[in-house]
Amino acid sequence: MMIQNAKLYGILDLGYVAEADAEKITRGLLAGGADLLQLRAKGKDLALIESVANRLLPICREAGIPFILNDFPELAKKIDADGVHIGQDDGPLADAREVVGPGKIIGRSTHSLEQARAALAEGFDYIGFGPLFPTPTKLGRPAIGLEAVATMETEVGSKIPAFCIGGINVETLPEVLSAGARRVVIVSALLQAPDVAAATTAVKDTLENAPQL
Ligand code: 3NM
Repeated sequence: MMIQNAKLYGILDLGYVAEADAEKITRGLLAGGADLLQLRAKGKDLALIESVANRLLPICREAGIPFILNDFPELAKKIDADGVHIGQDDGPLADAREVVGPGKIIGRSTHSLEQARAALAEGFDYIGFGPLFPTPTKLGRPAIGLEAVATMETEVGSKIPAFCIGGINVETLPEVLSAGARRVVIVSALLQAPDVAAATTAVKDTLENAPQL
């Protein structure tokens, strides 16, 4: 999967998934059509993150899906992840690039149109854009709403993949798509679904059948 074609970005977030279920849930996300897989493990120790990453990497490789590590460029390099995702406070692209090397994917979280433009100008491979709605997955971060989505897609999303994120689920997805989004990240709504693969399939179908705006 080339990230340019990715529509649905799945995150295995250890805030929602017990470590013991990591493989099972990852397989569900991939079976349902997630095009990228990120391991996110805020507050977990590095040894645990490394061990979970080393269990998920072969599953992603076998499925041909890029495996992206949240934070920790050094660890991403060490385990030969396909890429790393960094936040606004994690320093410039150049520093992460120096660590992971030229062939790897590096993404940035952005929380405004200005930050999205800046990430494009800096040379990131993709961005996250949100949170569109309030979300329990990132408590305390103000929602940015749908207002800037169309402009962001025109200016940034036409150049690098831009994934809308934050509070997206089957109920909110139609309005997110109507606002102009073409790609999304969904965390809790997929991880907490009774059938992860089925929930992922439903979302992927909606994304693939959305009229191109
Ligand atoms: N990053 P859910 S919002 C991990 O705006 C993350 O950068 C965000 O989880 C950002 O799909 C977010 O459960 C949480 O709302 C997304």
